[in-house]
Amino acid sequence: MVTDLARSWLTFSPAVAAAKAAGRPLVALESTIIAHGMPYPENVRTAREVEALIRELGAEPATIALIGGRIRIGLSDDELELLGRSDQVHKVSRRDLPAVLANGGLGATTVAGTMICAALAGIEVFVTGGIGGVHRGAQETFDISADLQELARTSVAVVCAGAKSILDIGLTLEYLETHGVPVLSCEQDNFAAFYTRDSGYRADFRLDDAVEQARFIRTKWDLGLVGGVVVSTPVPAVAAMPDEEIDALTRQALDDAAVQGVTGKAVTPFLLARIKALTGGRSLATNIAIVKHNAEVGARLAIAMGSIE
Ligand code: PSU
Ligand code: MN
Repeated sequence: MVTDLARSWLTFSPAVAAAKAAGRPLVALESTIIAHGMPYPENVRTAREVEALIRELGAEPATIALIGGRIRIGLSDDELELLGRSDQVHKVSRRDLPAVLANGGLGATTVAGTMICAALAGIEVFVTGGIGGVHRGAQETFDISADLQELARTSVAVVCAGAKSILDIGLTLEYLETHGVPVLSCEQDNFAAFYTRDSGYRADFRLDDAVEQARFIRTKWDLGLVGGVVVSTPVPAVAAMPDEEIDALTRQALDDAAVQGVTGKAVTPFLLARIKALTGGRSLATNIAIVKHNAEVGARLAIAMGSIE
């Protein structure tokens, strides 16, 4: 249940407040992808282009971040620039939210962090790149992204291009099943693998149509089944990377992380940056194509959610 006290931490941008008041569809966007997922200036440019794309399709984008001790729902161009440029941005998951709000620092929200804030703001649909998951070797390290726990408990639909193969995708899907989080796939039967279209694992349900996806999600929540829904959509074929190349680079990046002793919340940003460097920047173009495509799927879903109420 969302209390007034919790909501008192939110500040809506004028555009998001107006859309909300008018009952127009809203799409939440995360900020870790801006601050920690992509380099400057491509990060800021992509964030702006993704927002514009969502607006063109008829929904209102709400990029979420922590600024000056407030949960900000919808950011100005200057604020996107600040998040994209600064090297003082905290990566904020569920654990980190109170710390960064209380000290008034700059915080970029992860999938988990953004889901919490979106739910407080009454936003049902959230677009990201890839979700966190169970890391390879988690049997030893216990490194399981807090994104998965959040999907289990917070009722927001998360549109993504699956999960990166830096993770153990099979175990990630097992974990989601255990926690009752449905994984929908659109455009194909299998769960996507971010840089490549096919993870080799079937998603739970294939629903290509936004209205069908919306009905599924609405039914889950109507029944009081608290928690998120994953909507996976593959990278457009023209932008996908070759499987063998990604496999080799992923192994290399994982070896580098082990050699350098990277742990905790630094693991995922390290692996993303390493893969980007190893591809000579080509993975960045794929990453951008993915987020834009996800934004289209998410905007259509947000509109469909509004149309079936
Ligand atoms: N996976 C990606 N790109 C990303 C992330 C994950 O392909 O930018 C970010 C998201 O913000 C995600 C977070 O929520 O990393 C997961 O971090 P961790 O594995 O530390 O939970
Ligand atoms: Mn982790």
